[in-house]
Amino acid sequence: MRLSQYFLPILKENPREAEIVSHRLMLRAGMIRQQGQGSFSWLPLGKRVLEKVNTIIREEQNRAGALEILMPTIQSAELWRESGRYDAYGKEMLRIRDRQDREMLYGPTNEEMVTEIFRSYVKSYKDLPLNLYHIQWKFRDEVRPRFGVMRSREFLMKDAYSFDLDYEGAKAAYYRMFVSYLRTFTRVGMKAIPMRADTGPIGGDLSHEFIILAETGESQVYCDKAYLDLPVPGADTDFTDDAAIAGIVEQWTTPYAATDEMHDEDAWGQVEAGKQLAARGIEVGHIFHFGEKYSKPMGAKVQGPDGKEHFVSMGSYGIGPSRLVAGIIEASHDENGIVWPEEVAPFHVALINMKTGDAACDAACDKLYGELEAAGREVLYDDTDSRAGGKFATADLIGLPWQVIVGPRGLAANEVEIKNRKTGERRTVPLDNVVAALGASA
Ligand code: P5A
Repeated sequence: MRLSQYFLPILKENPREAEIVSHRLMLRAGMIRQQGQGSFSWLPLGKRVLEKVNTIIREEQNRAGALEILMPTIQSAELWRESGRYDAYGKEMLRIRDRQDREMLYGPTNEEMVTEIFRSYVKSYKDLPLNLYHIQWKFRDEVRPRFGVMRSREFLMKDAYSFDLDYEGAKAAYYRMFVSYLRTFTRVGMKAIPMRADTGPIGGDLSHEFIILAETGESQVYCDKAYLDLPVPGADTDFTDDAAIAGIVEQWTTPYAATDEMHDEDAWGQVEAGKQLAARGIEVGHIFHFGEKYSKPMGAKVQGPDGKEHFVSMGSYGIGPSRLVAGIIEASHDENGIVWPEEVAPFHVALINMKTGDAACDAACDKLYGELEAAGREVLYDDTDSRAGGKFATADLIGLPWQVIVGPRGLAANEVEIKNRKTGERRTVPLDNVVAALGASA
């Protein structure tokens, strides 16, 4: 992509309304635009990151056996009356009436709707287990929307819903999502710690929040430092092997970890003093097992192997991709801007032409742009006529992992400079070796 043809509305000044660094950097780097209280548009650079995060989430949901669907944002109040949540949900729910004066709502979550789909089609235990997910906008009329997309009113959620014959099956489904989440957060470049958590309006008896540690996090959390070194399951994890999956969950739930609401001072006291980590954290994922909470009142049942009808045992599993983008920035930035982990970077390489209009610089940049793209590297080519200093500042601000800097002096010796955004390390390489140099160091 040529920057001259892109839409990257960079802000020079720090926006006054932004209280935390991710919000400030997302506005400054032209990733998002606020449209109303707690409501944001995603501009081209932000949208690319959001889609990369969604792709990783999808790949890991699919790997764990979940199936993607897409449900509407607007739901009928009737459905929510069946579960009893229409009145219970309170002011966070945005209630709407259509032209026939029917009561509707903008979905804050989809347990009821997916249960309606399930009960309409699935009648036998032979069709279980089943896990359906979608990535869809939600609306919650939060008391205090703040920190940009971190706590907004309209936000993106990946929500998965599992259906099993009994508690044992539902527990295995919960564990698969648990392990899938460990992989997902690692792949987006984050260390997320699963912590025992409160279930709130979703309900149920078993719940974990996935927390990334950050000073600006809204949750107070307590955990054993052992979590920082636990091995994350690899791409070869067999999600059909219930025992192996349960083993991973056991390893990841044995050291102490709890959010403030579930904190237990006695158990905490058992953790060696030097290994206690009391910190602030951002909740990027939350999983729940709630058994028959929705299947019973809504009549979602299947025939079991015993010939009898059983209400299915359910769980739901959420990740906030829009919040996750902000969380990644909270955990990965410096005084000059964002430092994207390679996997979610909007582009891999910032190609900087220090003297646009200079025949040698333009020719070398065109050649590099073509070669890098052909090698599968996504390039944002700064071919604008801004001054070199401004181009460097923009490249640092938007945080692409690599900068390739092309100037007349280097070119006279047939050389360009490569800078690693994260380490700041700079190297001079021959013009013909750029693709290989980036390939080797990526
Ligand atoms: C699980 C999936 C649920 O709603 N029902 C379906 C369950 N869980 S949750 O914890 O309430 O939300 C899941 C994740 O969504 C993100 N999230 C938000 N992101 C941005 N702004 C918000 N206001 C917001 N509220 C929730 C979080 O990542 C949360 O873990």
